[in-house]
Amino acid sequence: MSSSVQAFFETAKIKDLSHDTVEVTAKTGLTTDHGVPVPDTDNWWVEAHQWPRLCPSLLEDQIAREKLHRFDHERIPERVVHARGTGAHGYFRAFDDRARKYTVAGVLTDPSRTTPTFVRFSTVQGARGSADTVRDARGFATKFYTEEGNWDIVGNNIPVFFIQDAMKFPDLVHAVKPEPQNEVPQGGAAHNNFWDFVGTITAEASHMVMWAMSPRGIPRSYRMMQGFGVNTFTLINAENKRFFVKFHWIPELGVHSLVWDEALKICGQDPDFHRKDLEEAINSGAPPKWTLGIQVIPEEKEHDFEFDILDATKLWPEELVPIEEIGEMVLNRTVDEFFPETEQVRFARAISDDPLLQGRNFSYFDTQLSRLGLNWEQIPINRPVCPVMNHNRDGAHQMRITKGKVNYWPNRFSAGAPIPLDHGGYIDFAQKVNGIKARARGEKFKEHFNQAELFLNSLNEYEKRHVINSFTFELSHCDDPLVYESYTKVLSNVNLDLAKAVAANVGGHINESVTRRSHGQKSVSLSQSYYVPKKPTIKSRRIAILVADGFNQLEVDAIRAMLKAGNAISYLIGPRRSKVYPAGQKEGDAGVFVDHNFEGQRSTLFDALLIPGRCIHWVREAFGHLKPIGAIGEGVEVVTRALKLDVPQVAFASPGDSSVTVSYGVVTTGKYSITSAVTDVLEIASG
Ligand code: HDE
Repeated sequence: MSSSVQAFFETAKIKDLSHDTVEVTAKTGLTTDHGVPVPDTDNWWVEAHQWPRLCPSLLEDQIAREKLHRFDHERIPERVVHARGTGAHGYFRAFDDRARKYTVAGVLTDPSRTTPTFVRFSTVQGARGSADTVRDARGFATKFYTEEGNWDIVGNNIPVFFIQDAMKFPDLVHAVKPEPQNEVPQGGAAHNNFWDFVGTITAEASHMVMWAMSPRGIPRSYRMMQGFGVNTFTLINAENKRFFVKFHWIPELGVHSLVWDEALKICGQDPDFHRKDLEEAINSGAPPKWTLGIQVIPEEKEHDFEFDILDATKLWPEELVPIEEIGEMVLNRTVDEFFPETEQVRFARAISDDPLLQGRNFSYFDTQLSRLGLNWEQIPINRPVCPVMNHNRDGAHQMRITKGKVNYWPNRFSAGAPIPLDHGGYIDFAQKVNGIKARARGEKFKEHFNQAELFLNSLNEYEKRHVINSFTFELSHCDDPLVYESYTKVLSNVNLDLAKAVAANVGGHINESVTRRSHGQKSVSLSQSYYVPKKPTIKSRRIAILVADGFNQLEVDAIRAMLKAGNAISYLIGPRRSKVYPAGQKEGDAGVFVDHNFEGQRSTLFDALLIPGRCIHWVREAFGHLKPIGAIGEGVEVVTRALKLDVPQVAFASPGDSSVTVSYGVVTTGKYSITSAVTDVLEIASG
């Protein structure tokens, strides 16, 4: 385990994994893979009689050959999509049994259960080593180790998908991945092939493209994004009544994004930003938390909507189908080792009528054969915490030894186990199927723009500006006029003003004769600004405190204590990563050790700055990224001057602590809800 901080909560899965976990102590001896002690791991056996001349290395050195052989085969194929990711352990609890109306599943209805979970977050396009903060959808795959076997929700941070038919998936992925002739670009979609594919050829992608071009495409943190099951799932209750369901994860910390300049810079400054962010939050005692919500449509109402509820390019507006909150998940433990856990975890999905989901069913199972080989369900991270017993046998890497004389059913002992079970997590649902076999899509699947417009209409002004800018960035990276001139024609179907603004920026063409009429509707919960924390919080926020020789230590210590009380993480940044001397101290005195040198970190990596000294660049850059900037004493003047602000644009507050006089300059520029985080700092300070 990476930290004793995490030891406080041991789920059944953590206990299960402990059987396969080894720990190296100071006394652990070195052995071969066969357990034979190794006396020397640095020198290959050589023919030594002509020593010290170079002599032939002997093939018979089994120890040296084993070491190289194991190294040669360390890599396995990366995931064909979602290759770049990070994982964490946690648990899920139902609030009560309110979901019993819809399901018999104990994991969702029994509040006395704590179900272990493992979540893997990911980007989609990039390779395993690509940067975290690229513009992309994010994967949010959750494995529940339930008492009735593993159940997964393999979701994204965007509630809809690019395509309606799983058979298009290889085309979509080929189009978005690096181009075949030169393997460019890595991590993003800003290239000809993607914009060609999602244009006129695949108009059904319009809705998801709008989401990806909004701030949702560059989340501040995995901990600050929603998760959506995307597909339409089914639940069955004790009366054998079936319900169509959409799953939603709603983050406790609200939904927040980076700004584009910040995301671009972080790609270079810290490509592991999201990976480290998750680890830091968990290890600093701020485990991320999500509420699980469900939208439910009874089977008999399936056809009551303008859109097809099985179409993955459509969401169910909450005004039509409200969310019911049924439980919560906490991620409270990082992995001990990346490869055996995060890389080898494998996710599946559930059964439903959703055609895209049915295609996924095949693919998720199949792809593991090239990634993990056979018997991957026995790999510790994938192994259920409940008993597993059946007549599947053998295959490469079989780990289980099953006692007994028969491996088939029925058999001469057929009164004995294992026998088919008809109760538990999965229920066969008898369904009438009647129709003509054809390669076809439902009528309602043909409409592609109404919800793309609904999404755009629901955004606030800064989100709309963001959408124009990101379309501009992406299409400007396409150098084929066939692509950038025509994409804005497709966009004309969503919103003519948007299409005109983008076309003017990128040299596109407009389709003035669009026949679709705007419906003008909105759905409030589609704007990410709808999701602010229930209570303003600075929990887990990264605050940089800039110090230089002569800084006021009393004030800085007081602020750090307040930030700590609010569960924020503060770092001292100084001119050198060693001692910096506060006012009253001189070289050689105790000084204060700072965490980073100014050059070693950038403002982009922090949520807020505190400046008791001068550092104009940090202030201007952070201001440009719409971050709140707190300043003390003369720092307030520095901020005001650096930003060339009139004083009325800066709000001051003096909590009036008897020993420390602290005044804050809070620059409110309207970025999402971070201003409420600053309000919280002030509350803590004055409280
Ligand atoms: Fe996936 N997807 N997908 N996908 N997907 C995979 O499975 C696929 C889709 C998603 O952290 C692969 O094990 C098809 C929608 C996530 O391990 C693969 C279709 C959504 C992850 C695959 C879809 C997703 C994957 C690659 C039909 C949002 C990462 C490796 C169009 C709900 C899981 C693997 C992890 C991974 C196929 C569509 C999310 C190739 C055929 C919709 C989060 O099997």
